[in-house]
This record gives sequence, C-alpha cells and structure tokens, in this order.
Amino acid sequence: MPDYKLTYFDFDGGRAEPIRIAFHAAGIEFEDKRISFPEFGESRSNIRFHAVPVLEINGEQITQSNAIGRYIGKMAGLYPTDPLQALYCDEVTGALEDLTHYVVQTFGLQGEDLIAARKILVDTRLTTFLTGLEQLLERGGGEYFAGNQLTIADLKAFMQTRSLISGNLEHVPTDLIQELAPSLVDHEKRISAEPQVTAYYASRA
Ligand SMILES: N[C@@H](CCC(=O)N[C@@H](CS)C(=O)NCC(=O)O)C(=O)O
Repeated sequence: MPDYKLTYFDFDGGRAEPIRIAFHAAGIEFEDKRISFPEFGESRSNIRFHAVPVLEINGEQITQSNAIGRYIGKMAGLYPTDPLQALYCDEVTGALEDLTHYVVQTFGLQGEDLIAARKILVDTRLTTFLTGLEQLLERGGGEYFAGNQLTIADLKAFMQTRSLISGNLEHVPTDLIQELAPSLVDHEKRISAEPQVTAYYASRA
C-alpha cells in the first residue's frame, strides 16, 4: 500500500473533507496532516500551485481536490463506474469548485464592503449555482447526484450546503437554500446520516 499524506487546514470541512471521508470509507490508512494558516504561509512556496489540499503519494505531490477525490473515491466505491454517471458526478464537483471560487472572492472583506459583496454573491452566483445543483440532483433521481449511490459529488455538495445552512458565511441567510433549492436541504440531511459519513465523524470524536 502506498504511503499517503494529505495536507490541509485544520477544520472539518472544505476541499479536503470529502477526501478524508473517502479515505476512511475505503479503509485506507493516511496521514491527516492539518496545518495552521501561518504554517501554510511558511510552506506555500513549496506546494506546486501554492494551495491545499495536497496529497503526497510516496512523497510525490498531487494537487487538485477533485482529481484527488476521484482517485480515492474510486477505491472507496464512491465514484460511479458507469461513464455517464461518472460524467454527472464530475459536473457536480466541477460546479462546486466554480462556486467555491466565487465564494472565496468575498473572503477578507470587512464592514460595508463585505455586506455588499455577500449581497451580490447571494443574488448572482449562489442563486445560479444552488438552483442549478438542485436540477442536477433531480437529474440524478432526487436522492444522490449520480449513479443512485453516495459519491464524492454528494460529499462535496454536503460540505458546501452544511456550511451555508450553519451560517458560516456572514450575511448569507441560513435559509437561503431552503428558499431557493429546498431539495438540497433534504440532501444535506440525508448525506449527514449516510453510514460512511457517520462512521467517519464517529472516528473523529
Ligand atoms: N483548484 C484547487 C484549489 C485549491 C485552493 O484554492 N485551496 C485553497 C484552500 S481551500 C488555498 O490553498 N488557498 C490559499 C491560497 O490560494 O493562497 C483545488 O481544488 O484543490
């Protein structure tokens, strides 16, 4: 078995969390290296694209959370084997990556600037992506995004919806998803109760 080391920030969410859950579901040992923001600043220039997560496989750096998620997801049974369902899965993870890119653009702002940027975010990108994701969930049959099974797409969506519902983003109403795309709220509840997800968090407790 290769030596796996996953480096990311020290919180239970974000781009690395679906990968951590997939590792656990696959029963694959890995080093869960959690770094502080200052530590990231110090090591940033040694990371290929100056961003995390990074997976090291026997010391070789691999970047891009979706690519890593697919790789571990395949070993965990969390990625569809059918090519069309795999495409559906990829469309969701790609869309979520785009949404994250827009959300991150509002980080670091303060006061009135933050309020204004978050209002634009809610009225434009969040509305577009949440309603689009709801359509993709319907396409997948309503319970999962692809293959009628839990996949890394569900895990990545769950990270984003859990964060929005819990009020992590200041000035974004916590009932926004309920208003715009209610089936994503049901999805968030369903995924939080999936055996692979509850087993992972039990292991963290
Ligand atoms: N497309 C990359 C994006 C990685 C990324 O932007 N990661 C953030 C943390 S979630 C980061 O390291 N930001 C620090 C920076 O860009 O300076 C991926 O999916 O892995």
